[in-house]
Amino acid sequence: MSALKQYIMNSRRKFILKSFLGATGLSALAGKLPLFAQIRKPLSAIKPIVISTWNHGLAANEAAWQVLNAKGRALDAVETGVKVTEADPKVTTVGYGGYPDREGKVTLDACIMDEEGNCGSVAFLQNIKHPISVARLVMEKTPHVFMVGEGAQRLALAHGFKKENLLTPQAAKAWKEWLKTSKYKPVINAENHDTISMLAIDAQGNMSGACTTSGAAWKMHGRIGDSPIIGAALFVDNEVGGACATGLGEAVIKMVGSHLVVELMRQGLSPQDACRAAVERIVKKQKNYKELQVGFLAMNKAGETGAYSVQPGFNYAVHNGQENKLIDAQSMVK
Ligand code: SD4
Repeated sequence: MSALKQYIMNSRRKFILKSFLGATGLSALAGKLPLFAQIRKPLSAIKPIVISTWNHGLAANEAAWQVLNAKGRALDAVETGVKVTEADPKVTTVGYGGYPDREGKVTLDACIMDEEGNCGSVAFLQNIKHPISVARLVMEKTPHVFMVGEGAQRLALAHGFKKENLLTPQAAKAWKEWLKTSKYKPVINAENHDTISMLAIDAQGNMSGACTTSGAAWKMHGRIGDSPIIGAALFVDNEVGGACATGLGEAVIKMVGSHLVVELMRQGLSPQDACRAAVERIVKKQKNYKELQVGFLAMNKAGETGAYSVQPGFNYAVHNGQENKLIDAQSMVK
């Protein structure tokens, strides 16, 4: 079903529900409940679930699931989950082992958001292996939501984080190879991994999300992508659901992608249709869409999931307690 059709159907559903509540004298209640709560199943029916971007999401989901299975908080689950990817030197797009900028510096971006709408971000962070945990520090230990560079690093060091060299020999070799031509063009999903973005619902029915990346390889020194920007790479509204993004950050920032996906779900679109509508927006507004990749991943409060990307090749991992499996997203360009 097209995103538009789904929207019209849900608007009709909203109208019928309003008429019913009016006729039964419950319209005052209708005004107080979010539409989502009116048309979706009760929280008691929600089972814990965790989803994340790309193949590396499988290992990250496993760690996140341990937290969810022990009745832990979704916030702890997403932090624990993406830390697996941050620590993996084989993943050249996140944390330790991430490809550096054109000056050979590994600079990391991350953000985190909890069920109460609290959030924290770090950008241009160097020599700290777990930017997601520093983003959480910003959220929980400071009056701010976004810290960058040296200040963010100082916050981390003050809380016991250690300075580490994050440039692995393999990443240094790839950088030296790139220097031979020094040509910069964002690569479309070259190796089936990119930013890790993760959303989880815990046993209490609460949702949180996390996103972490080393950003675009060979970026200009100082460039920051979408990954630390709340609303662009990640947005969670515990009444509605959450969305996250991967791919070319510049394209995501221009249309505040994840916030758009959540707002479309609030209007009644399924996660899949909301992601598709956001990708349609990129295709409509950004003339160079054939040269870029963006993937959106979303989950609503009922634990329904969906994804959509500009180019083929985007996939995501879903762990629901029974299985941890990869699902290929549909794409606009076939
Ligand atoms: C960013 N979304 O920094 C991240 C990762 C990336 O191409 O660049 N992917 O834009």
